[in-house]
Amino acid sequence: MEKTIAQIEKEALKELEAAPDSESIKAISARYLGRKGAVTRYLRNISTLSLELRPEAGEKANKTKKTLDALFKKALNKLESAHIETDDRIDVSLPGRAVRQGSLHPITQITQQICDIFIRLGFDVAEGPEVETDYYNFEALNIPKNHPARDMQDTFYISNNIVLRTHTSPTQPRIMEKQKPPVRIIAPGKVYRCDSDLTHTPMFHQVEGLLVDKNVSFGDLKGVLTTFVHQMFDKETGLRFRPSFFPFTEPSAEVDIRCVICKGDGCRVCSKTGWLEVLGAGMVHPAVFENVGYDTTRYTGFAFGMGVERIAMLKYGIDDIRKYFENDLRFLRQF
Ligand code: 2U9
Repeated sequence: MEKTIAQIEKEALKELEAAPDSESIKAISARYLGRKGAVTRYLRNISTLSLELRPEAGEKANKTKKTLDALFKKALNKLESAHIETDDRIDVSLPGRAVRQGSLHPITQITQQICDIFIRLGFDVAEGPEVETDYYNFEALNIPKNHPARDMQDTFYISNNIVLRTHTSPTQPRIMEKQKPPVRIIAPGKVYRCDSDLTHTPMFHQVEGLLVDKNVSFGDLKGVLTTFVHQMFDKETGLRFRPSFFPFTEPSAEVDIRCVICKGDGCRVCSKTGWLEVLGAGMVHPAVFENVGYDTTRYTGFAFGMGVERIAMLKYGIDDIRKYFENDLRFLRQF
Protein backbone atom coordinates (compact mmCIF):
# COMPACT_ATOMS: atom_id res chain seq x y z
CA MET A 1 0.00 0.00 0.00
CA GLU A 2 1.51 3.23 -1.23
CA LYS A 3 0.23 5.58 1.61
CA THR A 4 -0.04 4.92 5.31
CA ILE A 5 -3.44 5.39 6.98
CA ALA A 6 -1.91 8.26 9.02
CA GLN A 7 -1.00 10.05 5.77
CA ILE A 8 -4.50 9.55 4.36
CA GLU A 9 -6.05 10.94 7.55
CA LYS A 10 -3.70 13.95 7.53
CA GLU A 11 -4.57 14.77 3.91
CA ALA A 12 -8.31 14.41 4.59
CA LEU A 13 -8.08 16.79 7.56
CA LYS A 14 -6.16 19.32 5.50
CA GLU A 15 -8.79 19.23 2.75
CA LEU A 16 -11.61 19.51 5.30
CA GLU A 17 -10.01 22.56 6.84
CA ALA A 18 -9.94 24.30 3.44
CA ALA A 19 -13.52 23.29 2.48
CA PRO A 20 -15.57 26.47 1.84
CA ASP A 21 -19.09 24.96 1.90
CA SER A 22 -21.17 21.87 2.58
CA GLU A 23 -20.98 20.69 -1.05
CA SER A 24 -17.19 20.43 -0.89
CA ILE A 25 -17.36 18.66 2.50
CA LYS A 26 -19.72 16.07 0.97
CA ALA A 27 -17.29 15.63 -1.95
CA ILE A 28 -14.31 15.14 0.42
CA SER A 29 -16.33 12.65 2.47
CA ALA A 30 -17.07 10.70 -0.73
CA ARG A 31 -13.39 10.77 -1.76
CA TYR A 32 -12.24 9.26 1.55
CA LEU A 33 -15.16 7.26 2.95
CA GLY A 34 -17.21 6.52 -0.20
CA ARG A 35 -17.31 3.12 -1.94
CA LYS A 36 -14.14 3.94 -3.88
CA GLY A 37 -12.77 6.33 -1.24
CA ALA A 38 -9.16 6.24 0.00
CA VAL A 39 -10.01 4.87 3.47
CA THR A 40 -12.41 2.29 2.03
CA ARG A 41 -9.78 1.14 -0.46
CA TYR A 42 -7.17 0.97 2.32
CA LEU A 43 -9.44 -1.24 4.42
CA ARG A 44 -10.09 -3.50 1.45
CA ASN A 45 -6.37 -3.86 0.77
CA ILE A 46 -5.53 -4.94 4.31
CA SER A 47 -6.04 -8.52 3.16
CA THR A 48 -2.92 -8.11 1.00
CA LEU A 49 -0.77 -7.43 4.11
CA SER A 50 1.07 -10.14 5.98
CA LEU A 51 -0.90 -11.87 8.69
CA GLU A 52 0.92 -10.22 11.60
CA LEU A 53 0.45 -6.66 10.25
CA ARG A 54 -3.24 -7.03 9.52
CA PRO A 55 -4.79 -6.58 13.04
CA GLU A 56 -2.96 -3.31 13.84
CA ALA A 57 -3.51 -1.87 10.33
CA GLY A 58 -7.23 -2.80 10.52
CA GLU A 59 -7.63 -1.23 13.93
CA LYS A 60 -5.92 2.01 12.85
CA ALA A 61 -7.89 2.24 9.59
CA ASN A 62 -11.23 1.71 11.39
CA LYS A 63 -10.28 4.37 13.91
CA THR A 64 -9.44 6.81 11.06
CA LYS A 65 -12.76 5.96 9.36
CA LYS A 66 -14.68 6.72 12.57
CA THR A 67 -12.74 9.93 13.26
CA LEU A 68 -13.19 11.29 9.71
CA ASP A 69 -16.86 10.33 9.60
CA ALA A 70 -17.51 12.20 12.87
CA LEU A 71 -15.52 15.25 11.74
CA PHE A 72 -17.30 15.46 8.36
CA LYS A 73 -20.72 15.24 10.04
CA LYS A 74 -19.78 17.86 12.62
CA ALA A 75 -18.52 20.27 9.94
CA LEU A 76 -21.71 19.77 7.89
CA ASN A 77 -23.95 20.40 10.94
CA LYS A 78 -22.09 23.57 11.77
CA LEU A 79 -22.51 24.94 8.25
CA GLU A 80 -26.16 23.90 8.18
CA SER A 81 -27.08 25.82 11.35
CA ALA A 82 -25.04 28.84 10.23
CA HIS A 83 -27.01 28.68 6.95
CA ILE A 84 -30.36 28.94 8.78
CA GLU A 85 -29.17 32.02 10.65
CA THR A 86 -28.04 33.77 7.49
CA ASP A 87 -30.77 32.35 5.22
CA ASP A 88 -31.03 34.77 2.32
CA ARG A 89 -34.83 34.28 2.20
CA ILE A 90 -35.08 36.12 5.55
CA ASP A 91 -33.91 39.71 5.27
CA VAL A 92 -33.22 40.57 8.91
CA SER A 93 -32.63 44.21 7.98
CA LEU A 94 -36.27 44.73 6.90
CA PRO A 95 -38.47 46.76 9.26
CA GLY A 96 -40.85 44.68 11.43
CA ARG A 97 -44.47 44.15 10.40
CA ALA A 98 -46.54 46.40 12.64
CA VAL A 99 -49.86 45.09 13.99
CA ARG A 100 -52.62 47.29 12.53
CA GLN A 101 -54.33 49.44 15.14
CA GLY A 102 -58.07 48.83 15.31
CA SER A 103 -60.70 51.53 15.74
CA LEU A 104 -64.19 51.91 17.14
CA HIS A 105 -67.05 51.03 14.79
CA PRO A 106 -68.47 54.21 13.15
CA ILE A 107 -71.84 53.61 14.88
CA THR A 108 -70.07 53.41 18.25
CA GLN A 109 -68.18 56.63 17.48
CA ILE A 110 -71.36 58.52 16.52
CA THR A 111 -73.25 57.11 19.56
CA GLN A 112 -70.45 58.42 21.78
CA GLN A 113 -70.49 61.85 20.07
CA ILE A 114 -74.28 62.12 20.56
CA CYS A 115 -74.04 61.03 24.21
CA ASP A 116 -71.14 63.46 24.88
CA ILE A 117 -73.25 66.43 23.74
CA PHE A 118 -76.12 65.49 26.10
CA ILE A 119 -73.74 64.66 28.96
CA ARG A 120 -72.37 68.23 28.66
CA LEU A 121 -75.99 69.47 28.90
CA GLY A 122 -76.41 67.60 32.22
CA PHE A 123 -77.96 64.29 31.10
CA ASP A 124 -76.97 60.92 32.61
CA VAL A 125 -76.59 57.79 30.45
CA ALA A 126 -79.07 54.99 31.25
CA GLU A 127 -79.10 51.46 29.86
CA GLY A 128 -81.77 48.77 29.84
CA PRO A 129 -82.25 45.20 28.59
CA GLU A 130 -82.55 44.39 24.86
CA VAL A 131 -84.95 41.54 25.64
CA GLU A 132 -87.95 43.32 27.14
CA THR A 133 -91.35 42.61 28.52
CA ASP A 134 -94.44 43.61 26.59
CA TYR A 135 -95.26 45.88 29.56
CA TYR A 136 -92.16 48.12 29.38
CA ASN A 137 -91.84 48.08 25.57
CA PHE A 138 -95.51 48.97 24.90
CA GLU A 139 -97.92 49.18 27.86
CA ALA A 140 -95.96 51.59 30.08
CA LEU A 141 -95.44 53.86 27.05
CA ASN A 142 -99.17 54.16 26.37
CA ILE A 143 -98.96 52.03 23.20
CA PRO A 144 -102.40 50.37 23.02
CA LYS A 145 -102.98 46.64 22.49
CA ASN A 146 -104.20 47.15 18.90
CA HIS A 147 -101.34 49.46 17.85
CA PRO A 148 -99.67 48.43 14.53
CA ALA A 149 -96.18 48.58 16.16
CA ARG A 150 -97.22 45.54 18.24
CA ASP A 151 -97.85 43.50 15.12
CA MET A 152 -95.81 40.29 14.64
CA GLN A 153 -94.81 41.79 11.26
CA ASP A 154 -92.95 44.64 12.98
CA THR A 155 -91.79 43.20 16.30
CA PHE A 156 -89.61 40.17 17.08
CA TYR A 157 -91.55 38.14 19.65
CA ILE A 158 -89.61 35.81 22.00
CA SER A 159 -92.84 34.59 23.57
CA ASN A 160 -96.34 35.88 24.19
CA ASN A 161 -95.23 38.79 26.37
CA ILE A 162 -91.45 38.97 25.78
CA VAL A 163 -90.03 40.92 22.81
CA LEU A 164 -86.75 42.26 21.43
CA ARG A 165 -87.16 45.94 22.31
CA THR A 166 -88.32 48.00 19.34
CA HIS A 167 -86.97 51.25 20.83
CA THR A 168 -84.80 52.20 23.81
CA SER A 169 -87.86 53.89 25.41
CA PRO A 170 -88.55 51.05 27.92
CA THR A 171 -85.35 52.12 29.70
CA GLN A 172 -87.05 55.36 30.74
CA PRO A 173 -90.10 54.00 32.69
CA ARG A 174 -87.71 51.51 34.35
CA ILE A 175 -85.64 54.47 35.63
CA MET A 176 -88.69 56.61 36.51
CA GLU A 177 -90.12 53.79 38.67
CA LYS A 178 -86.96 53.97 40.79
CA GLN A 179 -86.15 57.68 40.65
CA LYS A 180 -88.20 60.78 41.51
CA PRO A 181 -87.98 63.94 39.33
CA PRO A 182 -85.87 65.77 38.32
CA VAL A 183 -84.83 63.16 35.73
CA ARG A 184 -82.42 63.91 32.89
CA ILE A 185 -81.39 60.78 31.04
CA ILE A 186 -80.38 59.57 27.62
CA ALA A 187 -80.83 55.92 26.61
CA PRO A 188 -78.49 54.69 23.87
CA GLY A 189 -78.48 51.15 22.51
CA LYS A 190 -79.52 48.45 20.07
CA VAL A 191 -83.14 48.01 19.01
CA TYR A 192 -84.86 45.45 16.78
CA ARG A 193 -87.59 45.59 14.16
CA CYS A 194 -88.73 43.20 11.38
CA ASP A 195 -87.53 45.43 8.59
CA SER A 196 -84.82 45.23 5.93
CA ASP A 197 -84.05 47.50 2.94
CA LEU A 198 -81.71 50.36 1.87
CA THR A 199 -82.60 52.43 4.94
CA HIS A 200 -83.66 49.73 7.45
CA THR A 201 -81.82 46.84 9.12
CA PRO A 202 -83.46 44.38 11.59
CA MET A 203 -81.09 45.70 14.28
CA PHE A 204 -80.20 49.36 14.55
CA HIS A 205 -79.20 51.88 17.20
CA GLN A 206 -81.10 54.67 18.90
CA VAL A 207 -80.40 57.40 21.36
CA GLU A 208 -83.45 58.63 23.24
CA GLY A 209 -83.69 61.36 25.81
CA LEU A 210 -86.04 62.22 28.67
CA LEU A 211 -86.16 65.28 30.90
CA VAL A 212 -88.74 65.59 33.69
CA ASP A 213 -88.95 68.45 36.18
CA LYS A 214 -91.25 71.24 37.33
CA ASN A 215 -92.15 73.76 34.61
CA VAL A 216 -90.57 71.94 31.68
CA SER A 217 -91.94 73.41 28.43
CA PHE A 218 -91.91 72.71 24.71
CA GLY A 219 -89.55 75.73 24.51
CA ASP A 220 -87.02 73.81 26.65
CA LEU A 221 -87.30 70.88 24.23
CA LYS A 222 -86.65 73.19 21.25
CA GLY A 223 -83.66 74.76 23.00
CA VAL A 224 -82.04 71.41 23.89
CA LEU A 225 -82.55 69.90 20.43
CA THR A 226 -81.34 73.07 18.66
CA THR A 227 -78.14 73.00 20.77
CA PHE A 228 -77.75 69.30 19.96
CA VAL A 229 -78.13 69.80 16.19
CA HIS A 230 -75.75 72.78 16.18
CA GLN A 231 -73.08 70.76 18.01
CA MET A 232 -73.58 67.56 16.04
CA PHE A 233 -73.68 69.14 12.57
CA ASP A 234 -72.96 72.85 12.17
CA LYS A 235 -73.90 75.85 14.33
CA GLU A 236 -75.61 77.47 11.32
CA THR A 237 -77.91 74.45 10.68
CA GLY A 238 -81.59 75.43 10.50
CA LEU A 239 -84.30 73.37 12.29
CA ARG A 240 -88.05 72.99 11.93
CA PHE A 241 -90.59 71.25 14.13
CA ARG A 242 -93.58 69.66 12.36
CA PRO A 243 -96.67 68.35 14.20
CA SER A 244 -96.75 64.55 14.47
CA PHE A 245 -98.17 61.76 16.58
CA PHE A 246 -96.64 59.27 19.03
CA PRO A 247 -98.66 57.45 21.70
CA PHE A 248 -96.11 58.39 24.40
CA THR A 249 -95.92 62.16 23.73
CA GLU A 250 -98.52 64.94 23.40
CA PRO A 251 -97.98 67.21 21.58
CA SER A 252 -95.54 65.37 19.31
CA ALA A 253 -93.21 66.64 16.59
CA GLU A 254 -90.91 65.47 13.83
CA VAL A 255 -87.71 67.51 13.79
CA ASP A 256 -86.10 68.34 10.45
CA ILE A 257 -82.73 69.95 9.80
CA ARG A 258 -81.64 71.92 6.75
CA CYS A 259 -80.10 69.44 4.28
CA VAL A 260 -76.42 68.97 5.18
CA ILE A 261 -75.62 68.21 1.52
CA CYS A 262 -77.36 71.00 -0.48
CA LYS A 263 -77.93 73.47 2.42
CA GLY A 264 -81.60 73.71 1.40
CA ASP A 265 -81.42 74.04 -2.38
CA GLY A 266 -82.85 70.56 -2.88
CA CYS A 267 -80.92 67.44 -3.82
CA ARG A 268 -81.21 63.64 -4.08
CA VAL A 269 -80.48 63.09 -0.36
CA CYS A 270 -83.32 65.41 0.83
CA SER A 271 -85.66 64.36 -2.05
CA LYS A 272 -85.55 67.97 -3.31
CA THR A 273 -87.25 69.28 -0.11
CA GLY A 274 -84.19 70.98 1.38
CA TRP A 275 -84.98 69.30 4.74
CA LEU A 276 -83.91 66.06 6.44
CA GLU A 277 -85.95 64.33 9.15
CA VAL A 278 -83.56 63.42 11.99
CA LEU A 279 -85.47 63.36 15.27
CA GLY A 280 -88.86 62.64 16.81
CA ALA A 281 -89.87 64.46 19.97
CA GLY A 282 -92.66 65.72 22.20
CA MET A 283 -93.97 66.42 25.68
CA VAL A 284 -94.32 63.21 27.72
CA HIS A 285 -97.94 61.96 27.69
CA PRO A 286 -99.61 62.21 31.15
CA ALA A 287 -100.62 58.52 30.86
CA VAL A 288 -96.91 57.57 30.85
CA PHE A 289 -96.35 59.59 34.06
CA GLU A 290 -99.36 57.92 35.67
CA ASN A 291 -97.98 54.46 34.81
CA VAL A 292 -94.79 55.22 36.79
CA GLY A 293 -96.52 57.08 39.63
CA TYR A 294 -95.41 60.65 38.83
CA ASP A 295 -97.73 63.49 39.87
CA THR A 296 -98.97 65.00 36.58
CA THR A 297 -100.07 68.19 38.32
CA ARG A 298 -96.50 68.93 39.50
CA TYR A 299 -94.32 67.62 36.71
CA THR A 300 -94.00 67.92 32.97
CA GLY A 301 -91.30 66.59 30.70
CA PHE A 302 -90.06 66.22 27.18
CA ALA A 303 -88.69 63.23 25.29
CA PHE A 304 -86.98 62.73 21.99
CA GLY A 305 -85.50 59.93 19.91
CA MET A 306 -83.14 59.49 16.98
CA GLY A 307 -81.68 56.71 14.86
CA VAL A 308 -77.87 56.63 15.15
CA GLU A 309 -77.37 55.06 11.69
CA ARG A 310 -79.37 57.89 10.10
CA ILE A 311 -77.24 60.56 11.84
CA ALA A 312 -74.04 58.67 10.86
CA MET A 313 -75.20 58.31 7.22
CA LEU A 314 -75.78 62.07 7.00
CA LYS A 315 -72.48 62.95 8.71
CA TYR A 316 -70.41 60.57 6.56
CA GLY A 317 -72.46 60.78 3.34
CA ILE A 318 -73.31 57.04 3.25
CA ASP A 319 -76.31 55.97 1.16
CA ASP A 320 -76.79 52.33 2.21
CA ILE A 321 -77.35 51.48 5.91
CA ARG A 322 -76.31 47.83 5.34
CA LYS A 323 -72.67 48.91 4.83
CA TYR A 324 -72.41 49.39 8.62
CA PHE A 325 -73.07 45.72 9.29
CA GLU A 326 -71.25 43.90 6.48
CA ASN A 327 -67.98 44.03 8.46
CA ASP A 328 -66.00 44.86 5.30
CA LEU A 329 -62.71 46.20 6.66
CA ARG A 330 -62.18 48.33 3.52
CA PHE A 331 -65.30 50.25 4.62
CA LEU A 332 -64.67 50.24 8.38
CA ARG A 333 -61.03 51.37 8.16
CA GLN A 334 -62.15 54.72 6.73
CA PHE A 335 -63.48 55.86 10.12
C1 2U9 B 1 -90.76 57.90 27.52
C2 2U9 B 1 -91.61 58.84 26.98
C3 2U9 B 1 -91.43 59.27 25.71
C4 2U9 B 1 -89.13 59.01 22.96
C5 2U9 B 1 -89.40 59.50 21.58
C6 2U9 B 1 -89.43 59.60 19.37
C7 2U9 B 1 -90.27 60.63 19.67
C8 2U9 B 1 -89.09 59.21 17.98
C9 2U9 B 1 -87.81 57.80 16.56
C10 2U9 B 1 -86.74 58.58 15.91
C11 2U9 B 1 -86.14 57.79 14.81
C12 2U9 B 1 -87.30 56.40 16.67
O1 2U9 B 1 -85.02 55.68 15.69
S1 2U9 B 1 -86.26 56.16 15.28
O2 2U9 B 1 -86.99 55.43 14.33
N1 2U9 B 1 -88.17 58.26 17.87
O3 2U9 B 1 -89.64 59.70 17.04
N2 2U9 B 1 -88.97 58.96 20.48
S2 2U9 B 1 -90.40 60.78 21.34
O4 2U9 B 1 -90.25 59.26 23.70
C13 2U9 B 1 -90.37 58.78 24.94
C14 2U9 B 1 -89.54 57.86 25.48
C15 2U9 B 1 -89.73 57.42 26.77
C16 2U9 B 1 -90.95 57.41 28.90
